[in-house]
Amino acid sequence: MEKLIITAAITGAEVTREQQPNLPITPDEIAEEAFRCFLAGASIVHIHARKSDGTPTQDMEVYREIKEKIERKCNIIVQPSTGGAVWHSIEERIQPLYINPEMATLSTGTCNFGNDIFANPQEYMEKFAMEMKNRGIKPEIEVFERGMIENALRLVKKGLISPPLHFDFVMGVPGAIPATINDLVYLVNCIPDGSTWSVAGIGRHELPLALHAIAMGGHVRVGFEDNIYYRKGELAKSSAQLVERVAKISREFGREIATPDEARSILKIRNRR
Ligand code: KMH
Ligand code: ZN
Repeated sequence: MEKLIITAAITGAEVTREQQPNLPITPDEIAEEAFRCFLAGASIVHIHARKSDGTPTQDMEVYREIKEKIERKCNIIVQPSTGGAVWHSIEERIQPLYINPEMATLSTGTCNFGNDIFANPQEYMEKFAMEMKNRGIKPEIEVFERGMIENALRLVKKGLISPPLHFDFVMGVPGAIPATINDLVYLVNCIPDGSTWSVAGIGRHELPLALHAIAMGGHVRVGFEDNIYYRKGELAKSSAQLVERVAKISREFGREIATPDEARSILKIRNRR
């Protein structure tokens, strides 16, 4: 089976220090945690920037600082968010693309997001996809609902994204697709042949879905953006600890872990570093 790509989603836009005291917030903290995740087996780091008071920001200069600090430490693939926080504008959300990362997220549809709405109308998708295409940035298509796969395929028809596509199924967000195995199998069966995929299970769903992805030949995302616990009632020490567990289980299962360069080759990313 193909080697396992582990993505570490280490900060997110929603989790607070009150909920998780070890949440990395400053560029230095984010870079240090990205490096720890790299050492634990992650080949991609999904990043969200924060202001020093913890507020989510899409400021490209903060993203640039984070990216440069991570790149000084290791060759992990840096994947900034164009999702930001639910209240960020399209102009804010697009900013991380201007620092020319190798990869970035692209959410292809609107959904409920807890009590909020994560808005991704056609205009947003097309603008982000066009910018990624022009800059040679590999999109990771974030799928929170089944219809988002169809929207991605419409972007393919319009020539804004091109195969092989890489999907990340974010499952268990309250208001969006539930984190069941049936739903995961269904999503996997809906994507075009030749695509790659990973799964990000929210909260207590992180580990069970990761185990299924390992067995099914998919890839895995873990980290504080999605889940702050190591097990029920016990906070994780770091996202790296969650990466380490997945890497260990996968190796035990007989599936080796991809290095960043192996992940680049699996995802057909040309190394732009
Ligand atoms: N914070 C969520 C509203 C992404 O990074 O691309 C959106 C999100 C998706 O996290
Ligand atoms: Zn994110």
